[in-house]
Amino acid sequence: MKKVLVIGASGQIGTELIVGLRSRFGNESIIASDLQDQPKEALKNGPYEKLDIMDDQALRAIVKKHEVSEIYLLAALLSATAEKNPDFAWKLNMEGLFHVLNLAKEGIIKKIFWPSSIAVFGPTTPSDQTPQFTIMEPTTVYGISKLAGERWCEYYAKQFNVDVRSIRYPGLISYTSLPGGGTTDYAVDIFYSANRNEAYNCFLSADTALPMMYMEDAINATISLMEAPAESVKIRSSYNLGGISFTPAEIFNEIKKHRPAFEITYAPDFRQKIADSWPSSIDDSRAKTDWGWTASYDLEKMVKIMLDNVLAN
Ligand code: NAD
Ligand code: AKB
Repeated sequence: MKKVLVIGASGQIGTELIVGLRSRFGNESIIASDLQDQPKEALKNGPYEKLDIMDDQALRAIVKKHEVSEIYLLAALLSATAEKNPDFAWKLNMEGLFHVLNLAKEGIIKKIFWPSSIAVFGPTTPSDQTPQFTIMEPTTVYGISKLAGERWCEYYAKQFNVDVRSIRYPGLISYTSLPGGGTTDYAVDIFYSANRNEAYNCFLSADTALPMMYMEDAINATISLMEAPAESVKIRSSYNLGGISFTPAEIFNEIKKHRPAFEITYAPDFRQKIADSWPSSIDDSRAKTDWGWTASYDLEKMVKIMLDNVLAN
C-alpha cells in the first residue's frame, strides 16, 4: 500500500486534496499534517500528524513511522502575506522544500509534489498566453521563492534523479476552505459578499485579468500529474496550467446574472501592483501534450457552483 504525506493539509488546497487522494487511494494511505495539534473536521477520516515543516527531524520521524513513499508539500506563505514578512516567507518557502528534496535524494521517499505559481512570472514576461518557457523576472518575495524552488526541483531531478513534479497553479477558487493570503483571493471573497447580500469592495481594479481555476480542476490536474508515467513528465521545473482568465468586472457580471441586486466597488490596494506584474492568461499546451491535462470548468459553471455552495452549510 502506498503511503502519502500531505504537508500543510489544513489549507485551501490541502483540505480538498486530502479528499481527492483518500477517495482514490483509501483513507489510511493518506496522512494529513499541519501545524495544529488536532485535525480540522474535514481531515478526521484518516491519519493526521502535527508537523512543522521547518523541523527536519520531526519530518523524518513521521516519514519513518508511516513508511511514507510520496510527499505533497503545500506549506508556504502566499503572495500578499509574504510581502508583509519577506524574511520568514523566504525561509519557510525554501527550507521546507529542501527538507523534502533531501529525503528523496537520500532514497527515503520516492516521489514529491511541490506547487509553484503564476507568481514566477513578472512584468517583463509576455502577459497574454504566457508560454511555458519565457522571461521570468518576478518582483515579489513569493514569486522569487517559487522561481528559486523550481530551479532547485529541476536541479535535484537532473543531478540526483529525484522524481519531483510541479504545477504553476493559477489563482484557485473553492468553497470548502478560505484562501490563505494571496492576490487572487478576491475571486473567492466576492462569493461570500454575494451570498450575504452585501456589496463587495474589490481590492483589485475592474479590468485586472488574471489566470484562475476551479479547485476540482486543480486537484484532478495534480493527481493526474503525480500518477503519470515518469517518462511523460518531461518538465521537472514546473508545468504551466491555464484554466479560466477573467477580470473582477467579468466575474461580477457573471454573479449578477444570478444575484441581480449584487453591487461592487473598487479600492485597489498593495495587491494591485502584484496582480499587475502577473500574466493575464497562460499557455498550458505542454501539460496537455505531456500528461493529458484538460480543464472541465469555465467561468459560468464555476460561478454557479460557488453561489450554490458558499455559506450553504
Ligand atoms: P494555505 O495558506 O491555504 O495553506 C497552507 C497551509 O500550510 C496552512 O494550513 C498552514 O497552516 C500550513 N503551514 C504553514 N506553515 C507551516 C509549517 N511551518 N509547517 C507545516 N504547515 C504549515 O495555502 P494553499 O492555498 O493551500 O497553498 C498551498 C500551496 O499551493 C502553496 O505552496 C502555495 O504557494 C501554492 N499555490 C496556491 C495557490 C492558490 O491559489 N491557493 C496558487 C498557486 C500556488
Ligand atoms: C496568490 O495569489 O498568492 C496565489 C497564487 C496565484 O500563487 N493564489
